[in-house]
Amino acid sequence: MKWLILVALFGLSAAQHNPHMKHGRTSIVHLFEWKWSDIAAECERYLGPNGFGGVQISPPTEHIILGNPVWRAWYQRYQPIGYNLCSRSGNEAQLRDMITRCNNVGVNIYVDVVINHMCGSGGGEGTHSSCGSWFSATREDFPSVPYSNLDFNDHKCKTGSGEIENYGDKYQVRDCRLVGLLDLALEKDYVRGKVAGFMNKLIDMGVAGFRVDACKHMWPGDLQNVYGRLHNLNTKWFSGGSRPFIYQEVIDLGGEAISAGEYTGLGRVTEFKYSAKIGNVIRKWSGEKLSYTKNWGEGWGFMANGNALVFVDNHDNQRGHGAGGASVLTFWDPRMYKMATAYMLAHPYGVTRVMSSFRWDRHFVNGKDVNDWMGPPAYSDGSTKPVPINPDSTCGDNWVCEHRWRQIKNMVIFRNVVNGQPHSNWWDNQSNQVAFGRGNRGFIVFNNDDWTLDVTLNTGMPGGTYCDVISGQKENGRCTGKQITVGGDGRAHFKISNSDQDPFVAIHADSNCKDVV
Ligand code: AAO
Repeated sequence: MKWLILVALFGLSAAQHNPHMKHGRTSIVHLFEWKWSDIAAECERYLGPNGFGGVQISPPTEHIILGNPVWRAWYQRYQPIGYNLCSRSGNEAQLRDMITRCNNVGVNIYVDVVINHMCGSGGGEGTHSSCGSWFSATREDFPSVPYSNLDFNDHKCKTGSGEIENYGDKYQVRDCRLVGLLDLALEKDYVRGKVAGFMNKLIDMGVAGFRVDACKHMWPGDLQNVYGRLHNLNTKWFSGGSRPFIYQEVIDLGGEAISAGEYTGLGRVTEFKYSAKIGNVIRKWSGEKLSYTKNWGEGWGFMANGNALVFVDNHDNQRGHGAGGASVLTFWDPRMYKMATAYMLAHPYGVTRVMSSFRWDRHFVNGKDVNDWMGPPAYSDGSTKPVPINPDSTCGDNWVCEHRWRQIKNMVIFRNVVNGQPHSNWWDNQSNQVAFGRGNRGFIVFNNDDWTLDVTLNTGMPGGTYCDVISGQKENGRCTGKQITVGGDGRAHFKISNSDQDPFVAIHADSNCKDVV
């Protein structure tokens, strides 16, 4: 009996680790600050056709509006003032239309939910919110939910300032305010009900799961209660009994009172060590070398594979917020960034999330970017600009669209093609040249040394000629990149100059150029 209960409990929570991606797809793209109408179009014209499994959207809830129109920080969306579904990205009808259209082309929607807190204590009072609902941060009064001052943790927090003062004290971290944000009392049945109600509304609309913000600042028991109230996914698009996919933001680089492991029973957790370490490896900092990544994954002290959500950078650490430090690679270092992203997508560890950013006016003063607050491309009235698509399929108006870079898009496809295959045929030169395969479905070779790679390797692939999906791809019946010939014995010769535009090569079963000249 005990055993049965254990199995049932494990089954329930393990279910929340499953992203429910369709058609063998494997990656999420975070379309940071995109409008719902643009995401809907992107699902149909690009993400569906190119094998992306899902989109992480920015928080859809009604949020505070900070400052005048030209001073609209991106992070205002992490300051909810209620659960009406209208935000800088669009209104509820547009959100619903996006969810439907993305689902219809097999692309899931994962919603970033901010349930630890409301806006900052200094948010004042009035109708300066994205739907114009009145609120008072001063009196902790949010009538659109409604929440009153009885629904916050002030009485529980024991620090003089009411703020988290020491990350070494888990009570402070969970019961006090994170950077002044009004901390919800998630121990209350009423608050849990309101939060679950809002998440259930999204589930019923057809979303596949949630990125849960700031989980370190909430007690795992409170989260378990909220998750336990969630509906199964909408059977219009998901099979009966599917639990929502949950991935929790917990920054755990070690050395703090709270560890990621406290949350892995409830769902997946963002593995921040991955982001920090892959940056070090590709930059060759701290004595790291690519050849050391032979046991990448759990062997590097990362959490168990089945618990991890991984990324090269996220919306915080690409601009110095959150954690990860200077090693984090971003689109600002495109050559290294493509290598890191390709490594992540080729490697079997974790559920992968690709970042898609906007460009801002970076301006460093004493090593800190003083423009880290800058919001997405916007008109003078503060409204977010749409994402224009250029004839060469890149994006305009300062939308970076890393997910549309050929090398990254093709590696998203690579990951789908090799899905389920083991990490195999490892080779390294004991420095920064490495190669590995995924069973007999794909093979990738990196040269991050300062000299040419020139070597014959066992790829594990069937004999044939393959088109390298990094320097090019199959297009209209021809290969626009390098061609790699694999012999009947599975061996192939690779030559990669350290001065190549992208010093890596990837081939997979679907890049076979049998019929390509
Ligand atoms: C804004 C203003 C504030 C103002 C506030 C309220 O910037 O000055 O007081 O409004 O008016 C985002 C922005 C914030 C913004 C907030 C609200 O990033 O700047 O505040 O919206 O608008 C912690 C949390 C983590 C959080 C991260 C940013 O644990 O959950 O801070 N990330 C999420 C979101 C993020 C959002 C929020 C949460 C809030 O992704 O976008 O904030 O909804 C240590 C701890 C980490 C902690 C960091 C940063 O990390 O471990 O848990 O993250 O500190 O405080 C080494 C260590 C590493 C350490 C790191 C940094 O790397 O190894 O552990 O140093 O010190």
